[in-house]
Amino acid sequence: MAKYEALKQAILTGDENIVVSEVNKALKEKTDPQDVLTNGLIAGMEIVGKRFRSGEMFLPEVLLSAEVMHKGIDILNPLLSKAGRKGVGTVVIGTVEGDIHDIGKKIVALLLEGSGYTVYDLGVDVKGGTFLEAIGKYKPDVLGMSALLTTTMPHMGEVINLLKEKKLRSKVKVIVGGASVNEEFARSIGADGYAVEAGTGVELVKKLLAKK
Ligand code: B1M
Repeated sequence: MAKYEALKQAILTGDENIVVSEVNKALKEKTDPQDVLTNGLIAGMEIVGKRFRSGEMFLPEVLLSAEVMHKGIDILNPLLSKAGRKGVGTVVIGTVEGDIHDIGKKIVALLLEGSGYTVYDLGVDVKGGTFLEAIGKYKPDVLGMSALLTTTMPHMGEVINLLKEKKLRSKVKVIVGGASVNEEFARSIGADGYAVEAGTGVELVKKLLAKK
């Protein structure tokens, strides 16, 4: 069996016991924790992302896969912070002010984490000032905003205007998503990109950071 095949398969089926035992087995065999993360856990979650995008996996399965992947990350985390985790980028994400829909945004955050990004999820009903504070604190490469209501999507433009006012706009790429948002709206408020679903959100972040 190819390396990490059982681990990737357990992520796909959401089998926590096998994820935990496979991660521990790899560490016992003195495998580099970064390798277990990248080629085991993240690789498994990437397959989940692809299957979700193509409609082969559904929301509850994705959430379960993400949950069991996190059990693996919990084991690796102390070792990775010791070794100095090689991050691929940092993302601050949240659902905008007045909006409490968080399922889609959580999936985007989980798939980004699964792809190796450090993600600060600010939660829901996030005010413009809170986004700005987080950008000052975490210095992310990307700010991601989600909105599901037509009444709350204008807040995305307001946050971008705040970034411009504070001379922070050039420091961070901005992506938007959520059921009420579309490409045209994203362009009209000056966002760097729009993603129709979580998997394309990860691809968009990769593309934007490759250009940086
Ligand atoms: Co509400 N709701 N809801 N709701 N809700 C919608 C959005 C609505 C379309 C339903 C409808 O009327 N047909 C409608 C909005 C209408 C509009 O504005 N055009 C609506 C409404 C009106 C409301 C309330 C006002 C209802 C009321 O109280 N009268 C109220 C508002 C509360 C508030 O936010 N202030 C409300 C409340 C709720 C619940 C609390 C009951 C619950 C949310 C629970 C929660 O999130 N914890 C809820 C739900 C579940 C929905 C629907 C049914 C499903 C949303 C969802 O989770 N979808 C929704 C109807 C619908 O969308 N069909 C609806 C699954 C999720 C995986 O998809 O969030 O679209 P989604 O995320 C996708 C993509 O959009 C994308 O990737 C995700 C995965 O592929 N994506 C991003 C999302 N964010 C992204 C960010 C990115 C990139 C991609 O980059 C940063």
